[in-house]
Amino acid sequence: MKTFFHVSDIGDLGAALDEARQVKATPFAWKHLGENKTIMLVFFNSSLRTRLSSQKAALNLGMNPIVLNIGQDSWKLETEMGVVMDGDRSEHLREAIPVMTSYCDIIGIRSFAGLSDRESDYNEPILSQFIQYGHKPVISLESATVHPCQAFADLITIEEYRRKKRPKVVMTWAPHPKALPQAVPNSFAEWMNAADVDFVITQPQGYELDPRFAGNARIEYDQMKALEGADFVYAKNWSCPGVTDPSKYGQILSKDMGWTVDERHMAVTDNAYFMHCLPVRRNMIVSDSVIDAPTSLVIPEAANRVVSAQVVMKRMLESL
Ligand code: SN0
Repeated sequence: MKTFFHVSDIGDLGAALDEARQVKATPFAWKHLGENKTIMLVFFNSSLRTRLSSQKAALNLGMNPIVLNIGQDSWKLETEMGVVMDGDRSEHLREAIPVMTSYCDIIGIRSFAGLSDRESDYNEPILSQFIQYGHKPVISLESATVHPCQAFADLITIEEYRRKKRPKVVMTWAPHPKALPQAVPNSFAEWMNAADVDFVITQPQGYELDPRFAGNARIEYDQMKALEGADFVYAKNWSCPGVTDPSKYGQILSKDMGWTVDERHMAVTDNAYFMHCLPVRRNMIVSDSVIDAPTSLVIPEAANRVVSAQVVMKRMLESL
């Protein structure tokens, strides 16, 4: 495996889930695989789970992780081509990438969407440069449009907790004070569309995800109707994807607190489990009562981030 951005990179989902089960049961069984191998984890943005779970996964495989926080531990990096570098950015990505990849065997990148230029974000400019100039396997640790390590962990969690062969999974938009990227909902939609689940997306008008990710998912604008009979409720905020109106890209179109997932919403589900990728704004995205209930899966979901990262790194090591 040379890249991990899309569900297609992992191949057969049944095989990937079997491998996840093995990795979870015997995390140290491939300790030899990463011997004398180095993974570099490069963060342009903040992280808690991704940083720690990626390091833990690498250590389980016997690999050495190196973590770099751009702009804090490193020079500030210029990412645009053809600019006169007379500002505060001391080094260009064009040099920094081949330098960084000369020190490692696999590289993981976190670089959030800028949320001002839809076309630029959806071309994944930073990830593309790492592929073009790095010549090493690349993992998206949440880039402009995708967060595949999260979506794979979400699928592993749904597989572990499902009580039906084909559960109903509802992804609901929820309010947030800040404009957030679409990477998490994009990847969740992409992975759920590929999995054997009944997948529904509910959101206010204007929040339609890019069709490359929403695919053929059922869209229901009435949140309560969407949640009826759900087995899993996956809450997430995202800013306007700008599909119908590109001038609104990255904007907050609604802060309607009626969409905050609370007991009233959970009451119409089939005793659904609650999921969220974290970090979560309590009593904005979800009420305390729902996230603190025994049906909340936010902690097991976060724990599975080690498993998803480890399967991906294992496969990359096997194909070096
Ligand atoms: C990020 C996002 O893409 O929504 C990372 C999620 C894994 N979330 C945030 O930036 C939340 C920041 C906040 O202030 O709540």
